[in-house]
Amino acid sequence: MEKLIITVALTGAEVTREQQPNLPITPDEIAEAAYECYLAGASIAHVHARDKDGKPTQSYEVYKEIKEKIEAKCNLIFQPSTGGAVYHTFEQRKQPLELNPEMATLSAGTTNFGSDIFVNSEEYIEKFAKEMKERGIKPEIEVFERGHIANALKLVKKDLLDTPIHFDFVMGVPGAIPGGIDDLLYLVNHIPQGSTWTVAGIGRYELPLAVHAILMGGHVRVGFEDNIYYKKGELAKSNAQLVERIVRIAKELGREIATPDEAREILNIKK
Ligand code: KMH
Ligand code: ZN
Repeated sequence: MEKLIITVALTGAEVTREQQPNLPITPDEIAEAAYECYLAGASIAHVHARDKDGKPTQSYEVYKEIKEKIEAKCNLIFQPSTGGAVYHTFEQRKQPLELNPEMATLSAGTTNFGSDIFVNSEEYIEKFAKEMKERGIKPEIEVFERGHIANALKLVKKDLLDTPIHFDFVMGVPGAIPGGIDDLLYLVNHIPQGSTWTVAGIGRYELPLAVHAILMGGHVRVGFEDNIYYKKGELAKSNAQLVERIVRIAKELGREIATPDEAREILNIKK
């Protein structure tokens, strides 16, 4: 089985300091948390920027500062969000692509997102895909619903997305696909052969889905964006604590951990 790529979703757009006192917010905090996760075994940092008040921002300058600060510490793959927060406009969301990062997220469809709606019209999806293809950025296709896989395959047909595709199954968002193992099997069984996939289970779904992904040959995303708890009723101390647990479990199950350069090779990313 190929080595395990661990992505850490450090901050997200929704979690607050009130909910998770150790949430990294400033560029320095995000870079330090990313470095701790790198030392723990992560190879990709999924990043959402925050402004001076701690609010989600898609500002080019803030993403640039975070990218440079992470790169000064380690060779993690920097993967900015183009999803942002539900209220960000398309123009705001695409700003981090101007940094030509190695990777970026590309949400493959609209979904209910708790009481909000996360809008990804066909027009947005195609524009993001085109921009990433032109810039040589490897997209991570965010799948929140079953139909999003078909949307991604449509991009391939239109020559806006190269194969093999790398998917991230975001599972257990209230209003979107549930976080059951049968749901994961459905998704894995409906992507083209040769694709790579990772799973981001939300809240209590994070750990069981991660363990199944390790066993099934998929990859794993953990971090405060998706889950702020270590276990029921106990907040995690840090993003790194969540990464460390995945590393321990993977090793027990005989799955080796990919370094960032090994992750680049697995994902066909040219540095
Ligand atoms: N914050 C969500 C509305 C992504 O990063 O690409 C969207 C999101 C997806 O987190
Ligand atoms: Zn995100």
